[in-house]
Amino acid sequence: MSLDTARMVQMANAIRALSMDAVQAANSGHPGMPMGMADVATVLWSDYLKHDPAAPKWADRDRFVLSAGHGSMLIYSLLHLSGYAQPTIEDIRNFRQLGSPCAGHPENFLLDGVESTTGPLGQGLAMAVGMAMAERHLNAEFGQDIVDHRTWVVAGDGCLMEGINHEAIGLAGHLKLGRMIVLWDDNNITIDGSTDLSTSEDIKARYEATGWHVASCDGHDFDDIRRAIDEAVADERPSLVACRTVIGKGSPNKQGTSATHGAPLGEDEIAAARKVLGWDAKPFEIPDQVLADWRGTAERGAKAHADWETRFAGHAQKREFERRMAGELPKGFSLDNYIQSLMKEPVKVATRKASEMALAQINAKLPETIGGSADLTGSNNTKAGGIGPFTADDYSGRYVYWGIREFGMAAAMNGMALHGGVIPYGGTFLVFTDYCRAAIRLSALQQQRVIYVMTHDSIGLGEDGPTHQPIEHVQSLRMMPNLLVMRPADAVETAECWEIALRQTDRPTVLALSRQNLPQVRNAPDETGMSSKGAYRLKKAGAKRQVVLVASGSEVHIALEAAAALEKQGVGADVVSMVCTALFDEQDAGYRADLLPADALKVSVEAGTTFGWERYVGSDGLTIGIDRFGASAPAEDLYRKFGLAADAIVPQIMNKLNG
Ligand SMILES: Cc1ncc(C[n+]2csc(CCOP(=O)(O)OP(=O)(O)O)c2C)c(N)n1
Ligand SMILES: [Mg+2]
Repeated sequence: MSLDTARMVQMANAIRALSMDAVQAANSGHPGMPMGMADVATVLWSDYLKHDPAAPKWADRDRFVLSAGHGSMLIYSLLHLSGYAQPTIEDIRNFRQLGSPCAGHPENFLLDGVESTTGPLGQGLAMAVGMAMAERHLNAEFGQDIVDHRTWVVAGDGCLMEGINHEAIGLAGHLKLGRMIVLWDDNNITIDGSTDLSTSEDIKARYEATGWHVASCDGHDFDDIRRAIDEAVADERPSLVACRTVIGKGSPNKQGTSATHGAPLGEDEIAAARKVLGWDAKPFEIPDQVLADWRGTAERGAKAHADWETRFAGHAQKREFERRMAGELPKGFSLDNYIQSLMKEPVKVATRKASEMALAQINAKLPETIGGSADLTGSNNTKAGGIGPFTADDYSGRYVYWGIREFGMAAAMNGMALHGGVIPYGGTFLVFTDYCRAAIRLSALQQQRVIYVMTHDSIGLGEDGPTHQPIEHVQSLRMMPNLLVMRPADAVETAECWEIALRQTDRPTVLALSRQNLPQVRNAPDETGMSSKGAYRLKKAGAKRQVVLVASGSEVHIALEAAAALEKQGVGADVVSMVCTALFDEQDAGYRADLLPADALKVSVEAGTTFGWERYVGSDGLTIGIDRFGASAPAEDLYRKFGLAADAIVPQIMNKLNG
């Protein structure tokens, strides 16, 4: 039952007041968007959104994504008013201050009810596509009684203008994600001023052309908002609801202008707005009736939740559903037997192939994986273990044909991981991590287990040439906080890396995998789990140790060859396989110093930029790599040209030792 209009107006005004007062107190922030969308949000949260503020993690809740993350005061207001334990009014008073969960932009790890970190425009909506996919997939697996929720998005002009929007809505339309509804804050304003300055696109036509249903409403008329949302809910297609709003609505002298977008309104204007809105309460005070009305909106969701718990209690797959939503791997999951079989019968394969072999095991053992590729399935070797396609006709499939949408794929995988119940992995060429980089960054920031299967990881891809040959990519990804970048040397390390990646609960992994075949360097059956320390001594010096070669991935076997040649000359050389610098950096000082001792010449060998390797070999070490763009030629020719061969490396080491 909807409340009468006058009371709804005050509920919306509570959002406006909290937003303008919090931004004023912080002397920074964005009041315009929350004030403009207050009416739409009030209708959505009171009459439609299925959620239970007392149980924010309830698995079958609707997901609400504030894609226009600069309007963070909108979601903080909604969470507080509807009765979530946090944010408290004190938290809101401390908006944007150190220690407050009400950060400048919403952070998924700071507040329950914030389903995703948003702020980088466009990505919220694209993550919502992944959430809607995960919902349909789990619905297909566990049934309507347990999984039956919607994904709501509030997006601004900016979210719709970003390039990723095209990727995201193309996917959602194709996959017929009818339970996804985007409420567009159609206010004709961005930071620089009117949208006329920069766009004349017919957005509604674009959405219709990609298979979306489009509705429009007056975003300040409760009945009209309800009509449009009802239409969206009824339509089988994903829906865009264009909500015509006035940015900063309620600010008498500034509303409708970009002045309200990202600056405090000022004390005088806030006082004038209070008059216009009929809002007498002091800053951060919510009149009892208004708060009671807001808290009352939670009853609908609490009831839905209680009914769900009853159904769930008797559900045949209850425990499995709980396991998956908790993100726990099945008890006893391990790749040990498979790894031992490799030790017995070594293989010479590309690590992308080794990844496929590992995936055949993983996908058979873990029903929660959802794989895919951005149109490079045959190159990334991501389809393994008999998993079938995820399609509009069959959401139970576990393989996504993402199309040529790397950024959209990465963002949607974030959404899947955030939704929970699934473990997403997806592939493209490593060089195109640049295309997904902004989403990889959000995987890391949001602490999500997303696994990037990035193949063709060096000049070793050969003939496709410099546009396709990563140079700076591995190192630049290693710089990203909370991201594991793994470059396995052979089939054994690849399996170990997969297992490590799957066991992470709060960080993503990039697997950098070779196109070219590599000999198996790990053949000792009793040496297991070596990759877990990030780096380990693969070969111990025979003669007195003077050199430590540190290599990764496809260059490890080259380092072994160089070490053998050095030993022939009486120079003892260790070889360290640097699988993952981030994991190595986490080891204690003793372990690190033992692998990289001060009294030996340390030499890095990696088919990529040498930038940063001084961190491991020291300023008096030797860094062997490629500090220019590659070239188009067969891989073996390129390795020779760029000096990544034992006979090119050894003389440099001898010079250094003798010099
Ligand atoms: C990828 C990205 N580029 C730029 C920004 C900076 N930025 C924040 S809001 C905004 C304007 C967005 O306009 P709109 O979505 O219409 O928001 P409104 O002004 O209507 O609140 C910009 C450019 C950003 N947050 N993310
Ligand atoms: Mg706008």
